[in-house]
Amino acid sequence: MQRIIIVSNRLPVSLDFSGEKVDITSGIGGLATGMKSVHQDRESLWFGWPRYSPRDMNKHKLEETENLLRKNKCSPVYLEKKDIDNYYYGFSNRTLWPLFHYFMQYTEYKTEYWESYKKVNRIFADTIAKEITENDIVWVHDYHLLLLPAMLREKFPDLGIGFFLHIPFPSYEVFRLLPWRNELVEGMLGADLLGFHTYDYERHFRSCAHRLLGYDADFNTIKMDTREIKLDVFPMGIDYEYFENAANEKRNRSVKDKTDIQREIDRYFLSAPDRKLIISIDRLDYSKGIPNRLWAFERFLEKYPEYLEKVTLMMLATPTRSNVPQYQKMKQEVDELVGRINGKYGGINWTPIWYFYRALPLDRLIELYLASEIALITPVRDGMNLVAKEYLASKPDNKGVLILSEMAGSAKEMSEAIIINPNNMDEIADSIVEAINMPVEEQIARNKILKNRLKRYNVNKWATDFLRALKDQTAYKATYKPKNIKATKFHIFKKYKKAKKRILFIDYDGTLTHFKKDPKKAMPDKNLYLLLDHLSSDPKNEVVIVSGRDKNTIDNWFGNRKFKLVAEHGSWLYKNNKWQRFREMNDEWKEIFEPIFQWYVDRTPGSLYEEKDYSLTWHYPNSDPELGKNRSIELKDEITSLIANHDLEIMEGKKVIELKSSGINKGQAALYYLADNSYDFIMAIGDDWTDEYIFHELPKSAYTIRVGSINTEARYFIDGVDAVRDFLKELSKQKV
Ligand code: ADQ
Repeated sequence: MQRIIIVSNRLPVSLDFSGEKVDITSGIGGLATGMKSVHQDRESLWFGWPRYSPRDMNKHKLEETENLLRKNKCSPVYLEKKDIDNYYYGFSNRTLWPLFHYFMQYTEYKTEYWESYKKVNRIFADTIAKEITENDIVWVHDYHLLLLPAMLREKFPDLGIGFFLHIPFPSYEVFRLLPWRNELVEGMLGADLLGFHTYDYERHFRSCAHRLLGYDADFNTIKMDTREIKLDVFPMGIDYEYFENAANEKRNRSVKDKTDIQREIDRYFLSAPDRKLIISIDRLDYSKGIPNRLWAFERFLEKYPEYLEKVTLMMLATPTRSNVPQYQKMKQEVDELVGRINGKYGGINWTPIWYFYRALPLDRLIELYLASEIALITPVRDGMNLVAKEYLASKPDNKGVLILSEMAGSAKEMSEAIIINPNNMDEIADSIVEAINMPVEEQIARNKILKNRLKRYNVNKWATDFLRALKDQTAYKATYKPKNIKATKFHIFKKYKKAKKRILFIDYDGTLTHFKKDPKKAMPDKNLYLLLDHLSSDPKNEVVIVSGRDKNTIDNWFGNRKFKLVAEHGSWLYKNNKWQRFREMNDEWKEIFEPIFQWYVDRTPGSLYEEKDYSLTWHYPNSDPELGKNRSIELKDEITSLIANHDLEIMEGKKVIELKSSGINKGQAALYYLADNSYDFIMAIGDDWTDEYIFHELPKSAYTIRVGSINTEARYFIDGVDAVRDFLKELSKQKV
């Protein structure tokens, strides 16, 4: 069975050093609970920051602690205090957290935070790399480690890597504000599977990958040069049974077994039985909409005075990140608001808001869930929000009303709750009235549907679903047809050396030079000439440059060299020292299509039109990627309906649509060169769709190599232009 490596910022355990022996307890956070079954029941190892420094203890204590962690299947990633300050409190909490929750005004863009974030992600990668093998499967969690998937990928090209984001992924317009946006997206794309709570977060990520880095997505798959990355939605659930069982047990307690909290609440209801209790529980974070909730509650008291003395809001806020100024400010604001509302409306017999600023053990939380008729959850932005789910699971009699913000990820799967906009105070005030007056039968009917869903898709299912998808994606990866050239290159060198007569078909753009945004700027450089001259100086070699460019450009660049040349995808061949047509063609059709191409240039900023002897081309590498893609589909549709009576075909390359005489392609040109010779070593390298014609036409024994992409007929793939050049350089040195 594959071992599962879990990685998160913190380890899922707490260590207590106060006694003689170190004590360890398992964490109760959502992540620790969620991953419990995966971590405990399978072969696994969890990497994270252990919250102690090895410097603070002697050798013996350290050994004891590390052994204890190891026994609990945990492996520490040690971080220096300065890095914790800059990577965790800095970049994670003051840059990514606010920006991803749409608090642009709180986002700090500090280079030292970013440098530390990179460094710590690298420390995680290095620590993990020491202990894992390519046969393991890795699951990385959350926004603290966005760069880690790519860093691990660098070290383990075939490793199965999954990543799950627990917070929202913001829309492109917000994400683009980050100076390090491209690096972060590239970092995440090191994974094979990227999981999000909702479809919105998934599509925001897809749009960022497309708009920032130009990666195309096909449905929910992002296609990179040599890999495919699957994106999917896995809405995180809770340990449903735990809450249900605990609530049931508490409900049936005799008076003497009740806890202080339960007694306190009983007293509250005893004094006035028709009173209602509203609960709200969250970390005191600006994303949770706590001030909004208080304003809305005040609006409710003001608008509906008949409920004065009849309703109490019990607000529990857990202290969090209290060293960050915005949190301190918000704490002050909340304190003042609570004071003002209680002062204005409260009396001797009744306090409108009971406010507790502290963390409570899970058991006490369940008692509160159980006792309150209404849960008021109003985040202004929340990745998922588990409290909403926990509240319902803790209602054994199915009574209770959930009021939930539409800005929480959980609202997507909880439409039977009362869904509100957290910025609409009147709507929230009205929803409280609706909740108070909701008939019990309706409460039960709504909650049954909600709870069924929570029970089915619990946290265990969430974790196993994610892992299954990750394993599927990893297995699928292994079936990619072409193999990395790295693994076979020595075999190819051997064959090359033995051969007496060789022919090498080499594409130009994207294969020998980087794909340039401006297609006019991709001139060959000095090193490229040296390389090609060296290859073609071997009398056993025939080098053929096979390009889609017009013949004049190819002639300018290579006309005086020793190679053979193909231009315009095979329309022109350079033979016997002059350019010749592949076959006779007419170009009268061009006048019909030229205005159409021109029209697309006018309507698509950044695109350009190129006329070659036997083709018309529309390029859009500099256009907005989405607009370009849409227009390319429109253009293709439009010309497809018009080419029926002409001997024409449409070719689609990287950010280009070309219309040209049919039956002419690079494959036909390659066959032409092969016809009158008996080569015993045939090789072709190319990077796009047009080169597939060559791969298709060459004999099976040929070495066909695609630069990047995995959708190919080629037998091998190679990583990129630099790798092609290195490979050809090594090849040219192979002499008998
Ligand atoms: P959080 O922002 O922490 O999590 P949430 O999903 O609501 O938000 O989880 C909070 C957890 O803390 C709950 O399990 C709750 O029981 C507990 N809790 C809250 N207040 C408490 C208190 N006073 N005392 C004790 N425990 C308390 C992040 C994202 C969320 C996402 C989760 C999981 O911000 O959007 O749902 O991760 O992916």
